[in-house]
Amino acid sequence: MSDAPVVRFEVVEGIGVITVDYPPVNALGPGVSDGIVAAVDQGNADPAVQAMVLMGAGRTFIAGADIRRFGKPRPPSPRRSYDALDESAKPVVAAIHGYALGGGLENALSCQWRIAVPGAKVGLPEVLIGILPGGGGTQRLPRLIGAKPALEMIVTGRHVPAEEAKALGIVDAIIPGKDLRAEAIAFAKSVIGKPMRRISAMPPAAAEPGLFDDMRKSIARKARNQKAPYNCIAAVEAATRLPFPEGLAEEKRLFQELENAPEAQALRYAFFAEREIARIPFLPKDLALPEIRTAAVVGAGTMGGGIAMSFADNGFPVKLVDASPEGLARGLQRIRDNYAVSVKRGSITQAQMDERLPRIQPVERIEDIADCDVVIEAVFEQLPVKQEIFARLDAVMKPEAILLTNTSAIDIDRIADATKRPQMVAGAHFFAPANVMKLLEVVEGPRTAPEVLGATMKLGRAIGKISGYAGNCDGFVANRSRIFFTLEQNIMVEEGALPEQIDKVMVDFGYPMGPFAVNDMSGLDVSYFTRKRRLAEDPNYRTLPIPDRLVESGRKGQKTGAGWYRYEKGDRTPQVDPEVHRLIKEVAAEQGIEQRPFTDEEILHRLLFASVNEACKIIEEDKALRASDIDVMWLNGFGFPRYRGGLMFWADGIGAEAIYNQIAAWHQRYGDRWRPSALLRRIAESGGKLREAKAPRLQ
Ligand code: T1G
Repeated sequence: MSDAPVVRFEVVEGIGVITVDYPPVNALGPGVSDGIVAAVDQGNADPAVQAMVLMGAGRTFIAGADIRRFGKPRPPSPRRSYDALDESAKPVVAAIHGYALGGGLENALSCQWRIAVPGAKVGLPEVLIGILPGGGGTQRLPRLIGAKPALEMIVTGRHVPAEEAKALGIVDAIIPGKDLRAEAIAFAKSVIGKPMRRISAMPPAAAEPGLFDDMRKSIARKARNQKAPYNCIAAVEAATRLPFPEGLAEEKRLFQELENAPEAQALRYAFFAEREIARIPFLPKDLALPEIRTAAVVGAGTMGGGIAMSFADNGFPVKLVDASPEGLARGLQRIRDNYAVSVKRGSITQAQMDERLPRIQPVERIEDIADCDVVIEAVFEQLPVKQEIFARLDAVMKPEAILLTNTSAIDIDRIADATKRPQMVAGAHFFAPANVMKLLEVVEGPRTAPEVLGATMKLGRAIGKISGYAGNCDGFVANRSRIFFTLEQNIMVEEGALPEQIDKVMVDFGYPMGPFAVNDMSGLDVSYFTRKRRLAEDPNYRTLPIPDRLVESGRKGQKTGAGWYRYEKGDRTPQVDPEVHRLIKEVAAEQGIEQRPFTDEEILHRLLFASVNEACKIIEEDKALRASDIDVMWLNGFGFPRYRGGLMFWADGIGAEAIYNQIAAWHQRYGDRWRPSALLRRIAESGGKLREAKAPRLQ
């Protein structure tokens, strides 16, 4: 880090301009808060200064406290910037561009005025990293805009666009932003002589009766097992009944309860892991990546339609082609319906739908997509079908076009074999629903060119995804690491655990739904046919007689009104079904399996240790780059509870040695499927952390 001051102060036409310059996002790193204090003091001491501006250099205002410093000793500041700004004798105008988040918005709230450029965003996202606004935000925001809107912002942590912030009263004016500094200086001049406005001097915020209890009820399901959302509510409640100083003290007490709690450590880890996953260290830093401006999707089915929507949602024109006009028409209708539902739910506006839909251009022939920079194949999950499509793409697409397949498990190299350009072929594995799930596995085939890998990783981010590297193996990384979870869930039912017990264990752990309820939702026949195919390929393949029997007796899940559970007509609530218990006992008896009771802990550990073990094998085979990448995939692909950090982060809470010893014992009892990973053993022996494991190619 250069030794240039992180906060600059200069006087321009009687206005003291305070500029925070601490790249990349002007977080409140070492010296920033103290620099602001010194600048405010200097401005108040200078008779030439009549008002001041606080702004950020580079691409944003202040993005909040420096998250990297949490959990580490931080020298206490004798006086925080919030206090200096609040107590300033001369008015300070916060000029916001980019983001004013967390401590950034709290600094702005401590100023007397706030202006923002169009497109800027403000927010108090602390709850998303397991803490709460600790710079007076829980006391100032309710006083400024009212308890209810403040509570919603603080408990959700959402980013509020400048225009909405103005409507709420957080921002006093939207300025053009053509020359932020000049416009901010002009605004500062306009407030000279006006009565000072200090939020801290305002009375406690009014609150509608029941506001806080209603919020506690409304978050109960999602915030289960978490503390931060409830502390946020308590802090805002304090703003409605305590004088400002006492409210600040209560905010501090509630903050300190959270800062080093496991939940906050896990959420901070997830925040940085989701940034680390974007790095592919073996790609040259200066690698020139092909520009991707136009896209095409082959296959207008559920996945293809969702992929096309991801492009349209992020400003890309995208062509959509299908094997038949009827298929294309159905796909387009499904897209229209999806958007209409989103508008109805309020997750997007009608205006957004109207600008996105036209970006999806249906075309009749594959020849019509020849000019696109990238094409994503999303057709049937059968190798011959994909190879036929890729042969046709190879024949028509411009030479520099990148050819991606959305396959979830088929060998990328076998698909690339169908082309004369295997170096242009890679995997882009989306997770259903493709326009909603953030995870995108980018699969490197043995012959994929580095620039194609890099361009596809970048493309994922451009369409709002979290791109994660995956090596070419059966199931790639995410699904492969979960295969043994699925196997154990079914084997435990053979051994005596009931589906509803297993589901309850996982819901209590923090999953939104149990694995059997999820199976019923996605349909049991999908995996049934996969098992039959694999058994035909490999006579030793471990079949699952119970789900097989369910499907063969017509119980395919929600779509048939019965699967692992029974469903009343029009009601998706899983109902425990004694018929399933009977079927389980019948199959177990046929298999000669002695059923026994299971503890909740054994269920949890059988499921998750199986995946930890497989994750270690994937890493040691160079098919995943980092354990933290696998955590990001489980958070964003499988709904693993975010406040537990991820599979490997959670496992560290138990310890590699204990996990290794348990797996070694199950290996003795159950045989090869529990063969311990060599990497897991090494980490257990070294006392290392599973979440820090890295692929050999990154060593
Ligand atoms: N602290 C430290 N580093 C940060 C950071 C932060 N607050 N925010 C971003 N970075 C790093 C990030 O790791 C990455 O680093 C680079 O900046 C670009 O980030 C007292 C206690 C601002 C919306 O929670 O939401 O204030 O990978 O890739 O997509 O009450 O960053 O390049 O090495 O995300 O353009 C509250 C968190 C803190 C904001 C920009 N603030 N940051 O998104 O870039 S707690 C936050 C974000 C607090 C007070 C409390 C986003 C962004 P690298 P990026 P982006």
